[in-house]
Amino acid sequence: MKYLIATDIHGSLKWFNKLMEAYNKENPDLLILLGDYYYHGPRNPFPNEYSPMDVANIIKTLKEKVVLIKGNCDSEIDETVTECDFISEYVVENNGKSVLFTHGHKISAYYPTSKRYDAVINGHYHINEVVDVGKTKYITIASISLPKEGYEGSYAILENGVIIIKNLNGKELKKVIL
Ligand SMILES: [Mn+2]
Repeated sequence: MKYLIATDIHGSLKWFNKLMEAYNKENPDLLILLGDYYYHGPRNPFPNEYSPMDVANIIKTLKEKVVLIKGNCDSEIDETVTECDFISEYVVENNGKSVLFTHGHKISAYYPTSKRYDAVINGHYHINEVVDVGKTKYITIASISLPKEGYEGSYAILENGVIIIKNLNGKELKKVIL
């Protein structure tokens, strides 16, 4: 299975369209979005081409090809307009390695889980970071629309037990072997 993981869209139609270009090129089996879909958040500026409903309408077309994780900015009305419930955690086995996907405000390198996973992949912090906590690799993916601390908007590919973080043009930024 090939997974494409991206996070923290925050209502930016411009950067979500750019992600969809990468999605069409990568052609993954499953897209996993790690939350913060529509609301820009009180601490953030309006992102480029802020248009939450247009983002929602595109996400709705993905149906069973997408898993939607709930972020700390995501409310009940966001689930209503998306016509599905967001989940807090999603776990996969890839090449014999267990990987937990979550937004990152409850579980991250700074709030590690007591459960044993080979990797935890989260968003929330809007930066790219890989931190080992015990035997678990905590991998944070930068926001596609509002990356912080000079990081580029990014997505990640998980395939054959390898995670590659790329910028939105598909350029490899970081490789993690599980
Ligand atoms: Mn966010």
